[in-house]
Amino acid sequence: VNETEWDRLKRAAAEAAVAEVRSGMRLGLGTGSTIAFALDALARRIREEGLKVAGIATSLHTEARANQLGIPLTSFAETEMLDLAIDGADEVLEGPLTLIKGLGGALVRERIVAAAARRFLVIVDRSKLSNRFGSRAPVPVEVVQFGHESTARRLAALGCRPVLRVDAAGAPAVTDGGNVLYDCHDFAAGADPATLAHGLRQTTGVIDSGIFVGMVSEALVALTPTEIRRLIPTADIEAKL
Ligand code: A5P
Repeated sequence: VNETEWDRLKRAAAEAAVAEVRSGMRLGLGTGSTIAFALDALARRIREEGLKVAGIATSLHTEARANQLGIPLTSFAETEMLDLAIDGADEVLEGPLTLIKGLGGALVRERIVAAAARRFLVIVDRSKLSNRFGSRAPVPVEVVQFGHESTARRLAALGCRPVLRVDAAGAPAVTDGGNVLYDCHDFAAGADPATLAHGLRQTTGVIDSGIFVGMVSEALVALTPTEIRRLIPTADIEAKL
């Protein structure tokens, strides 16, 4: 296997997170290429140590992968709270650890899972760290299919450039929830993420955005394959915008 340098970083962050899992835990299982390494590591611990866990997947993709790997799954019908949710992110704002999520298309389920977790641990390589909100990723917004062109005009009126996400065949990409996604680019520099998140959620036709404010417990950032930085949210939000 020819692992790229970025893969090595993702794997390192993923393995550090999975090392914190204890038998008996209910887990939130995120989505994306970093989480793929976490699922491998978790499956290995289940196999080798007999670790007993049950997970809730943030996407159909993760659900299928967990099933392949023999990671037991549960649901919110049976489980009220998760002990630990582990997920990736597309951008992590240094300081408050505000996230941009959803480039993998799973933001609504991801928020539901993170919100039900006592501890939300984010794992990223250093390329995701940002010191200016929106500088590493556009903001994904999940929108009801009906009238999405009309909703997009309202998104533009909030001061961004919404771009409909399309699949490889050029058709609108559809989420696990049956909705479409707009990636909102070019928000004004200095825009406050919490205000933006609120404005997006108030917009008719919008289900949710990928802005996660005040949700992260800790972030594990792989700087090198052997050097993981552990960040906790700090309050100096103003200074970091
Ligand atoms: C999924 O919709 C996203 O929120 C993912 O968490 C994000 O895209 C991280 O994916 P990678 O680990 O592949 O960068």
